[in-house]
Amino acid sequence: MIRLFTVLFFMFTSSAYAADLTIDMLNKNADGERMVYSTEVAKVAIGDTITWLPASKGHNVHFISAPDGIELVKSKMNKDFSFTFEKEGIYLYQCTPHKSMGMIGLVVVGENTDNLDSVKKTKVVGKTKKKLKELLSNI
Ligand SMILES: [Cu+2]
Repeated sequence: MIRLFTVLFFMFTSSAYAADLTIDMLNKNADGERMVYSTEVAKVAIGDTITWLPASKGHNVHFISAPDGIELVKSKMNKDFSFTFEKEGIYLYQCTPHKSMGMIGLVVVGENTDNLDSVKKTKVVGKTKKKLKELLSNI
């Protein structure tokens, strides 16, 4: 019985908060969508690290909106990139070559969404405008 509770506990906690997540940068995902990150809305806890992997070539990660005081970092093309989230809030990033094709992702750290308006107002281009609205409706 104790084992069952242990299993249930870990199942529950891993779905709520996945510590140390990896996200693939893809030319095409299983659903046939092109130029996408394998996880588009990631929910993590403070202190968790996400590593983006260059599963396909020609992609990177560029933060374009983040909670106050967080540097908007830009990773190198075709390289692994890890970031540890030390501050609660919403982070928006895009892929530099595919920023008009909807290649963006959101990371929600903790329960704090105070910077939602600022994320909504972030300037994005092309197909990404619609994609950003879709993703924001999922947080
Ligand atoms: Cu890309």
